[in-house]
Amino acid sequence: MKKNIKYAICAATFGYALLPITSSAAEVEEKLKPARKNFLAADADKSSGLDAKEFVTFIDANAAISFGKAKEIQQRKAYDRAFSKVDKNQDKSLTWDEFVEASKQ
Ligand SMILES: [Ca+2]
Repeated sequence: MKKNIKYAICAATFGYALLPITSSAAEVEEKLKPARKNFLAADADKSSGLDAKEFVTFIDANAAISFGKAKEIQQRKAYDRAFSKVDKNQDKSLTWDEFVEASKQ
């Protein structure tokens, strides 16, 4: 599985980006706190969801604090791919809940 290898390399490189599946809700919330701040700041029109353009702002802000896989996405300019991956219901709007779900995986 090419995808799994890629993920493993990424996880090894960035040493911990994604949350362990066993994290409690409180732990998840704590770990995602810095990203939550960036999410709110990136949501320019305060729609509670990020569109593709706002998502770039969000990722860049996360990359600046070395959060999760943001730096990798930024370096690869893989915003579109990352966006469609986390936008679970494919409505072109990334809600915080969708981001939390994606972060748990
Ligand atoms: Ca969505």
